[in-house]
Amino acid sequence: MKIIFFLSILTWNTIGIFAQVKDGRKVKDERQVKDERLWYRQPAAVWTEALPLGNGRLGGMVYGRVGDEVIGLNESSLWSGGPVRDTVNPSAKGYLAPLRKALFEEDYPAAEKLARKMQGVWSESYLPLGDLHIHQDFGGSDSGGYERELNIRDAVVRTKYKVGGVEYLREVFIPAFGQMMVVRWTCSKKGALQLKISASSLLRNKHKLVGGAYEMWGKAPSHVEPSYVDSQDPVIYDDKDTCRGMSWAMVAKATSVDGTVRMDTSGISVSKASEVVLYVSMATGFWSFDRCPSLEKAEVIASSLLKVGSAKSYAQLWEGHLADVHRYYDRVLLRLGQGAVALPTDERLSAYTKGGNDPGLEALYFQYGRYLLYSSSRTPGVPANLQGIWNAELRAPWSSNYTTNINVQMNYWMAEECNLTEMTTPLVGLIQALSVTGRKAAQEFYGADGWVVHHNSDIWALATPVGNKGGGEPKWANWPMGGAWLVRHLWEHYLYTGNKAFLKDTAYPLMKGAAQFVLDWLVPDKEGRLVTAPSMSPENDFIYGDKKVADVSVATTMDMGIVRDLFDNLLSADSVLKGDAVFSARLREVRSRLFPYQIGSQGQLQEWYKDYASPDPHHRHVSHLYSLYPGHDISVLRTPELAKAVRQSLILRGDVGTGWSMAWKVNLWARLMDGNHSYLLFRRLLRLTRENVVEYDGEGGGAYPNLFDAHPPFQIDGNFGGTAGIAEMLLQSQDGDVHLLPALPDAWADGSVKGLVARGGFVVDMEWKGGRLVKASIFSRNGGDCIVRNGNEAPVVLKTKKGQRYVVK
Ligand code: FUC
Repeated sequence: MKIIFFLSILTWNTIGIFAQVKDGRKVKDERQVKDERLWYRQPAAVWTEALPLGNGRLGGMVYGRVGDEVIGLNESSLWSGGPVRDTVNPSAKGYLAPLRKALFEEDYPAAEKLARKMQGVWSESYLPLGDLHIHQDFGGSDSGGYERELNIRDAVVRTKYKVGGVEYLREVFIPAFGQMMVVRWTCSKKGALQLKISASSLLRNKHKLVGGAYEMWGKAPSHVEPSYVDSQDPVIYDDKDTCRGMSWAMVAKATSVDGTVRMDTSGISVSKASEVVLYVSMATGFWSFDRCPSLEKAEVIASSLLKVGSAKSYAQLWEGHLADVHRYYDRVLLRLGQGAVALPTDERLSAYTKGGNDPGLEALYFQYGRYLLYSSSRTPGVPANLQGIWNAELRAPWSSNYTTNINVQMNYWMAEECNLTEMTTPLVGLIQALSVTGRKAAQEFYGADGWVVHHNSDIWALATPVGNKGGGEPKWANWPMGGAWLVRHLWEHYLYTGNKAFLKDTAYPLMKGAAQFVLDWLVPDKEGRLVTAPSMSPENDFIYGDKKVADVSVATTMDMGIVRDLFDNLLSADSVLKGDAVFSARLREVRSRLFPYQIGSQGQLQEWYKDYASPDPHHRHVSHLYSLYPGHDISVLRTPELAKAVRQSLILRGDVGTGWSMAWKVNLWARLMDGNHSYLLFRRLLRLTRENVVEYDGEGGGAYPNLFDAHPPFQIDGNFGGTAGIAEMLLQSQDGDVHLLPALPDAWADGSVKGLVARGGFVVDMEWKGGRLVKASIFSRNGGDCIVRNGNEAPVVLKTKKGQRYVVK
């Protein structure tokens, strides 16, 4: 009891701003100086104003309302459907030869029709679990002093309000340690809390009381059609199907020291309490991608987690939570300058959008990306999806699934460099699953060896083309390069960690499987150069002949870039492992015959096999620039001519785009070592966007009041890609050296960063002034040579020892 009291005092004090509101004085608050929070003077009116919490598996969106609070509930494994079916389009492979023939004859309309015949079924959808509703009765009216905040270092949402002269504080956090959502109310007057807590769901659900807890549970739809499919019956329930339709459960209970807690199937009531703690546990029947979900497991797991978790004291849960989240947050520190911390985040964002300077907000956005990753990517085999783990819609945009032609990869671009290497584990799990389903897909759809992934996937590791047999446009539905792209994350994981066992046992076999598909997939063109066919530049069209438009051709630049990248990474991996000489020789030989990069008539890196134009020259995808970023085949230092062509392509594409599109360009400009252009794009990514308000030209892009990325709609890749972009401006290591401040924008003339990671396992701290490096130190995790590059100075070679720190300037 004593400890709880002590902590509660501490909690009130650390908020700082609350103390200010209370006595009107300006209190210098450490937390504020550190700029680690999003805060607001009003509750969320819409979902994109609510504040996200998550422990990687459980998610919460806290609205911060006073009398009728809402908290959106998510569980990362709650998806529609069940394991993928074995055979979805047995006739598909029969169309491959005629399709290739049509392509080589440049009969694109025929090719398009044939490609549609090679499609499979839609992916499944990530589903919202429900909402928690908290009604609070007061004995008086609002007396001001409202404030809510998300402290991203402590991963807690606090809402403070004063009604009838009584001060209330509601805190929500989701400890990984404890695996529940915890909500606590405290107030300044004894016995003033009167609460009614209930839950609802867009999914079919039932309520009951079990073992002293309030439960909501159900069986999810056996299939949900994507939001962009016009369907009479988009949400299909099938209670008889024991393999499709995930079971799910939410179990809650409340405790209070002095109040009365009652429960029935309509919810939990608390009266006359001074302090209340609510525990909310959620689970599903998910086992793994290839097993029918259990019908019983959800309830059993949710109940036992509730039992174990709520047996811990509040202080234990809070302390355990802090230790867990600080471990991740504190690994990286970024200071870009003083921020406008006295302004609420939405007003701050608005001032910034109008051109204001707020380097603190930029650093906050960077850390927010890191925060979002470890809040949404800690479930084995279940990486962060299009919305991380936060979703309120039954038919979320693009099914809130895994989209592999940019989006899921972008989610992980920053994981290694921003010192969150563990968070890649869920992605590795999905890639392993995809190598199984993808092997069947390669066989069934193309009669090919190895494994393949197309443009969409889900928790069941769907690997076949989507489109429902003809309903998808080939430029996205048939794109088969997802697997070959995804495995670059495995190689990068090795580069950053030096984990040879991982390289040998996990990464190499998966990379090789992806390459085996590619080797089967490549065919010679008329001049004997090896090309991919069919080939798309996601999701762009080209103009050919007499102003005709098509989307399927051969050897798009992206395809060829992915193939080179995959082969090069495999060759590098074999130079470490030294066990696959025959295969490596084959890769080398095939690589030498690949269709080369082309520079087009406008000096641009050509996007297609021929110098075709696009009907949409500012198309959001910049797929053809893959080899500059995320790949590394093109480089300002090593291949300046090609880098120049990439630059020209970027200029022609322009700066307009969706959230993730601009985030990609932030990274591309950083790789071109043009920090100012990178920064320009980054500012566009941070323009205040409000729900359903079209504020910008072209395709939009920006940040909602809760700093979620706006495609629009919300898509989390832009957050992660933006964070990666900042890291790329400050540190790069793709060219075999550790390049300090390669693309520092003028706007960040003075600053410091700690804890960014370079390939080789070198952890870099830097301080700079007037745009120049003042001090840097490098900690070597694994030992080995570290070639340090600083501006135009000659690179310095450091012979490092494992576990030693080196001051380089
Ligand atoms: C790709 C993009 C869209 C969107 C979707 C989820 O298909 O072209 O813009 O991001 O993924």
